[in-house]
Amino acid sequence: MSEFTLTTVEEFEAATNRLLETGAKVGADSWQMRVKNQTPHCKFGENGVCCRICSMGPCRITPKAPRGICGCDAHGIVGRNFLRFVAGGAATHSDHGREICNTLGHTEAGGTYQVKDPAKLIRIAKEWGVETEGKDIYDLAHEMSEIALSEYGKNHGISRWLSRAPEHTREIWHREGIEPRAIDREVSCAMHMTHMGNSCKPEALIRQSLRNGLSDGWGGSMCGTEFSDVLFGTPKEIQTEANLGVMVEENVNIVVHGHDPSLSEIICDLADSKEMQDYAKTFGAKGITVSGVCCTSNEVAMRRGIPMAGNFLQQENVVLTGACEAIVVDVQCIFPALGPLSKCFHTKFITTSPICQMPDSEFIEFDTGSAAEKAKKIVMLACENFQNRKKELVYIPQMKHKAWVGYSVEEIVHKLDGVTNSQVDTTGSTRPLLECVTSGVLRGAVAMVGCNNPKVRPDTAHIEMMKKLIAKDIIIIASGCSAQAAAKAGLMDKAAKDLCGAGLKRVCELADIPPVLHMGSCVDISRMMILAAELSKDSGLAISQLPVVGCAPEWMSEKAVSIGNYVVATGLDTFLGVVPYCAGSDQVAGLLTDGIRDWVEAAYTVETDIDKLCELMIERIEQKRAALGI
Ligand code: BF8
Ligand code: SF4
Repeated sequence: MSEFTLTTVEEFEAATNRLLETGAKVGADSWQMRVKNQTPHCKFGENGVCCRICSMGPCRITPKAPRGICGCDAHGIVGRNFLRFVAGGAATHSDHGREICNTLGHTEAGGTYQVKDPAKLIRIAKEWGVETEGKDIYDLAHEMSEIALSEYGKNHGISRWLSRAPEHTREIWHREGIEPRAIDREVSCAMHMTHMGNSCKPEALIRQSLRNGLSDGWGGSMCGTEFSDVLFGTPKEIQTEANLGVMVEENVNIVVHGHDPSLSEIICDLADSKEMQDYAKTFGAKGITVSGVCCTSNEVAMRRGIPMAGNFLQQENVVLTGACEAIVVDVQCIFPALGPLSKCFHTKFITTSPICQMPDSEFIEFDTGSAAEKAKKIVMLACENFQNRKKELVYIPQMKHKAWVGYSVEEIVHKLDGVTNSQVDTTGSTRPLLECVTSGVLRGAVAMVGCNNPKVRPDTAHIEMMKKLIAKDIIIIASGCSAQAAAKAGLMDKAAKDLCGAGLKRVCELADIPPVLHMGSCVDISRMMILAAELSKDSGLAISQLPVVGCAPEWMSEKAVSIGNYVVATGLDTFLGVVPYCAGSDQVAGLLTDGIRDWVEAAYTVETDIDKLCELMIERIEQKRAALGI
């Protein structure tokens, strides 16, 4: 029998409870307490039937009041609310992508930002028809930065990234009128359509939801991922660790949190420098440990092996250890609670982006021009803060797991090369992976993505589903907080192969990979789209025919719904464990779970019983296999 064991959610919770005791001592608030004050939630909000987009309202739909003052019915209100939700998510991912494009424009030889993957830059330039011959790589970077930025607001045409999709998918997008144009335009169009007195026809609203989602996944997010790789390197397999035990009591602990790697990359560089390590020592620390939370963490873990302190619902825990000198945040998914919470400890809560300004934080505005200087200031502040620790409050749960991460599409293809005894040359393609699937060694793949949400016992859905799936020879690609849940549990340890069915175990051994592959942050779900596109092209099958599905069992954010929309619109069935605010309209819910299948060959399945959700996914994968006769 295998000796390998996972860390359980019960163990996570015991550690959290111990930290909450510290919190109680200092009078700290926690999400666990706030949830109690906020439940049960408002039914109108939950069903999506509250409209407050004009000041004649708010209007709420009930059997007695089936229309708002303007006459809009539940279907129009739910559909508009859904589209606005998507627009929020698409705007957020895409604006992050824009910042990365902007950073690309500030690269220089020997500067703070450099081109770390010139081959990838040249590859993208060629894809976009940009002359590369004889050009200085930095001239090319600046030119590509301009072109990429113009993708956001160009007046004509469709997203350049769509050319990466298989022809069949592109035909669907064209036929259904959901090809995304300029990225900002789709967000603007969504806001326009949902203004008072515009669209209230569910079909029109859902079509724009799909188009806006696609402008994220095959637009803004893809810019974010691809140009982050150009700037900071395309991820390759690397070992790291996950969970709160990565924080080191004797060291200055800096926790980076948020999404944009432009700041955290520089902080990691600096924290490693002898100058800063020595500086930390002058305050009695042994050194500096940088760890991460949320997607910033995923970014620096994938490229540098920086340990992951935790995921979304663990962000307060890092402060509760009493050993966090600074929590440095950029944008998105940051609890405003961190302000008052850090005040209960010595922790410095440092905000850095004009996009994310919060009370009770120290705002050190970060921009590409002053990146090195600001990062140094932040690292020094953290070092100086070491002496202010309240020793009696320090408790770091000694809980962490080894994790292998860094599986970009390039790395997956590389690792799987040679897994099969193929007679044809499969080098550099997804064919070995396809052969594993068609032969039945692997039954299929699930893309596990998304957040934590107090509506689901945190991390349980991610971990339990992954355990079941890998036991059935279904390989997992994971991103965002889902990936971090897996890493904390131990599912990204190569030894986790012992929990797999015989087929997947064999693949893990031959390719030397864990059964759950960390593909990065949430913008990196665009990597999953590229992988699906490559699998489709290499197999000659439509994406919708592949035994591959997407799943966000604990999702919470607008970004997650934008993702869901582009995953579905790309042809992959998507399974949700938290109900979107659509239950108030059978027409909208019906379109999302069924009707859109006629447009894009895929749809949503929503099921809050996680066991059932998992069964439904396995069923869908097996149906796809049966349809292919494999
Ligand atoms: O973008 S998975 S909680 S951290 S939204 Fe946020 Fe959700 Fe985590 Fe990354 Ni994605
Ligand atoms: Fe009410 Fe119509 Fe105004 Fe919405 S747009 S708040 S339904 S009057």
